[in-house]
Amino acid sequence: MRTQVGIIGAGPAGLMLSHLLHLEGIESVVLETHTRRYVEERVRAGVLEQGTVDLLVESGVGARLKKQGLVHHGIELSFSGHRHRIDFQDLTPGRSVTVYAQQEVIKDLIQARLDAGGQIHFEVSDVSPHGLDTSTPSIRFRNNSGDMQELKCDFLAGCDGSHGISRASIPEDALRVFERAYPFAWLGILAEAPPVSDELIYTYHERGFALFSMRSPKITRLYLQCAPDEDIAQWPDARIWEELCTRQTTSDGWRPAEGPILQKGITGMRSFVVEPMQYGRLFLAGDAAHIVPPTGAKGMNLAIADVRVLARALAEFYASGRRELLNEYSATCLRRVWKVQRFSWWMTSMLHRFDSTDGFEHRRQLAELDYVTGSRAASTSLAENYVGLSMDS
Ligand code: RFL
Ligand code: PHB
Repeated sequence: MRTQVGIIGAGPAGLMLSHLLHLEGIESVVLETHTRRYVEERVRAGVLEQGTVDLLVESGVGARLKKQGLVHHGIELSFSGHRHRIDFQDLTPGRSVTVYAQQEVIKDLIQARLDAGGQIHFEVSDVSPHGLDTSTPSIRFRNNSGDMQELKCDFLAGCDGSHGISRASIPEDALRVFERAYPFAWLGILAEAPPVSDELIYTYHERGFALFSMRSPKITRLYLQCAPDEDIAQWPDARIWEELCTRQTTSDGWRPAEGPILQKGITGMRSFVVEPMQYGRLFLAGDAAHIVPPTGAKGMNLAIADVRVLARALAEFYASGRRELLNEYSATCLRRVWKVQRFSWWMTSMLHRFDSTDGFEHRRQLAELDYVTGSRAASTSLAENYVGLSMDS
């Protein structure tokens, strides 16, 4: 088998890259360990930045997104029993975010690739990249019938998430890793209950962070700060609702509506960046290269921003033989990655409860929230990061 770009991983990064390359007339093959059904149903991100929405729409995969996506013109920050709105229309005119589940983006991209005759191999195993520092890289893998195959490529794209094989196949001394762990995790639920606020609510409470989000007019998505080693078995539905209500009820009586819990899980929190995002002819994109804590809603958006840069660089190479954009790929992406890392870390440290006995942190956080919601300059800074920095930042 031969293709121009061999892509490992059918998440948002791998599928969007394959789609953008196709629009540039560049062939690719996507290899994915899971089934199509699994990747189309995996519950993950939900908030798309303006730039992500624009790219999906401009590249022809935005029809369902435009119909079903919920456009949000603000978010609320809740603390000390009161909610405060950050108004995107006022602070970042013309820019907003759209709530549309990651698995819907995945479905749209898979459909577009298959309609265009694109190759996605699901349920592959034993994937291993080879010849990264040669001009003839390849990927060996076992297909879903159990046969070993070799895919010869011009370039490889490692879009296989934080536990994939791509980054692990780069010699350790060629990469520098930057990492921060957080002393908490998120317990997330999907509930069959109408969202009783039109906008997301990020709550700072003495008992910990809580987030009110949604997926559709009938489905609410909620998160609670919990211990990193929390045992989900200790959280029967009634306990989850009680804790959500304790943290989220505001002095005007607002509280999330309850309903049957459809899904629950615990998500760890981590900041991680690897530099550079390239080794020879292997380019890393998305979670394979960086992880941000979910408080800024940025992971999928960063993945899409990376592959936009990579697709352009590959398009320039195939059109003119010029390698400048490919050589600059890592540096171009990392500028944005670190700004987004900073924002995600800042939102996380403002909104979560840290173990501190003397109350210093708690008072500092309340002062920060008071400042952010009271100062137009500080609100604007939050808003412009939340709706997404310009794609060229
Ligand atoms: P993905 O989505 O993990 O896809 C990688 C794919 O590679 C496959 N794979 C392999 N395939 C072949 N060979 C191998 N050896 C392979 N190893 C792995 C995997 O099966 C998978 O299909 O990475 P990608 O494309 O970089 O996309 C990243 C995003 O998925 C991630 O950053 C977001 O989900 C993060 N995130 C959020 N991002 C946002 O932009 N907005 C949000 O609101 C948001 N909320 C969230 C989130 C992530 C969460 N969790 C569960 C981590 C909320 C949560 C709870
Ligand atoms: C979500 O709806 O899953 C979501 C929203 C905002 C975040 C993280 C997750 O910051």
